[in-house]
Amino acid sequence: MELLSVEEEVELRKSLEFLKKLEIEIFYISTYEDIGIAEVKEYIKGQITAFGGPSGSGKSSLLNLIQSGKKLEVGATSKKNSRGRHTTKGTTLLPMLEGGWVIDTPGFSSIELPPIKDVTELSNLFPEFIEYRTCKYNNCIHINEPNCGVKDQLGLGIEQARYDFYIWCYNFYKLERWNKY
Ligand SMILES: Nc1nc2c(ncn2[C@@H]2O[C@H](COP(=O)(O)OP(=O)(O)OP(=O)(O)O)[C@@H](O)[C@H]2O)c(=O)[nH]1
Ligand SMILES: [Mg+2]
Ligand SMILES: [Zn+2]
Repeated sequence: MELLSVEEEVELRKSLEFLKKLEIEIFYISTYEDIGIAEVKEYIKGQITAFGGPSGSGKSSLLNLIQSGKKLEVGATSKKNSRGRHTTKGTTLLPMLEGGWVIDTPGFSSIELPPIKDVTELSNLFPEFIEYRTCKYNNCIHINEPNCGVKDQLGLGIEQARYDFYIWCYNFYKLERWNKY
């Protein structure tokens, strides 16, 4: 967070707003300036939590402020492309002073998504759509159909960006080739 301007912070918070609706907790942190670290600690104490994310995103740095075992190795990011250099090589379970455990994992540079069988499965991955699936056609895929409960909620109960992502996934997985509901 310490790297962001006030405008960038506003923009970031706005773009992640939809996560609240999905009941996904967000922490805005900086390990350099001790922003938000106490909240993370409080949230994960007494539990077993694994940290995952791209190489160089600061997982081990954050864990060093949280875990009570031996300090983890932290690596500089590449000057050329500011990506991480895969500093953490293994997966380690570490104790926390407050009780509970945290797991450091090696970062990744890309992810491969599992296959999605059909449009029903895709749609179920957008839990905030479910209560609005009151569409006229019960095989509605929420794209071009009239009287679609999901499209009616765009900008209201459903975030436009999430809907756009749904369409992106639909095209990416070429789900139109497969059976509808
Ligand atoms: N600006 C800034 N840099 C940070 C912060 N936390 C960590 N870093 C830097 O980010 C770089 C990567 O940190 P690591 O903790 O090694 O990242 P990692 O996610 O564990 O990376 P891998 O082990 O490769 O997966 C280091 O140069 C850290 O000093 C932060 O709060 N602000
Ligand atoms: Mg690491
Ligand atoms: Zn619909």
